[in-house]
Amino acid sequence: MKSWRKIFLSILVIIMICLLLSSCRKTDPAAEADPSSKQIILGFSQIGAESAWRNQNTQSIHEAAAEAGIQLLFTNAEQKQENQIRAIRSFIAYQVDVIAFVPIVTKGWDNVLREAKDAGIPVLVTDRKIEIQDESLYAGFIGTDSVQAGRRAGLFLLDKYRNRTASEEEPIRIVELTGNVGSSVAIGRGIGFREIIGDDPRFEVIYSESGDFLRSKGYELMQSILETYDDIDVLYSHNDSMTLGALDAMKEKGIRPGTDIVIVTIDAEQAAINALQQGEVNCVIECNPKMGPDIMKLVKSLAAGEGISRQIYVQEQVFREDDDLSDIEARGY
Ligand code: GYE
Repeated sequence: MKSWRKIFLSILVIIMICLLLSSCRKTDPAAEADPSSKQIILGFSQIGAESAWRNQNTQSIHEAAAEAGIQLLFTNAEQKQENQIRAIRSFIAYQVDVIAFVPIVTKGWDNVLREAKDAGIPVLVTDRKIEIQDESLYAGFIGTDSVQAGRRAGLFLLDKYRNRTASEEEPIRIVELTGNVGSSVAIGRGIGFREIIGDDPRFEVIYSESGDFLRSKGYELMQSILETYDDIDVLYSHNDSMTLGALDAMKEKGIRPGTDIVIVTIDAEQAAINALQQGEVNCVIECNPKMGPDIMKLVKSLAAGEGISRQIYVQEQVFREDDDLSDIEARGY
């Protein structure tokens, strides 16, 4: 091909790339003049809508972004990591100011976060944690302390069975319904729980299976478990949605949840608090979904080029059957 035609084509390609990039995100002359006046654009990848907890988490993020004057590009991954990776790449192409996401599982984020770093876009990990080779690929984490939640579940059982001795009695038989396999919350809630009861001869986890945080799977699993085991003492469930499904299955069998089987559950959505007040659940461990305002504060800091804490845990409490349950604030979800 003649050299003049090569030069013409190269110029044409460069012009097209410039037009494409300039069309990705409009520059605002006022903002160019005064960067502090530029509206922050946040790209947020949410995992889905699997539970009342998740929906409240999403609502908190939308409301807080609007309150903070932050433009929110929000995507729902429908429980698929590949959709989250695709969304993060689209945020990079759009040249957002900050990327935040809930990692559905802990692994598989290294490449896409490297791309974000190479594009100069800070990343905030929220709710669940990631495992990554290069910790510099994200700015920090804000979310639940899932190991502590698991410990709290174990500590409740130690107190509940404080008068039980190991010698003369059968072990206390525990069924565990876990969250998404490979998620930091399911891993942590299992680790924390076993830190407390794992070496105690009075307790035995006879069955553990993932219900993916879904009410329908909690129901199906408990139906199947009750066909197999007739001497369950405790259900430890990693979230209220699965617990509520399991309670439905128990009641269909004439089992009294909270009496015949001790129920320990995590999240503290309203339905679980109601069940606690009705004696159908014995302990509810809060996992706080309302982290939107704190996320937006961190986003503003990152957009301003400031550093943030590497790890921030949201405030969480425990509701026990023998607490004063009469004045629990409405949960809102
Ligand atoms: O417990 C559950 C949701 O990641 C802490 O995910 C969150 C968990 C929460 O589906 O309800």
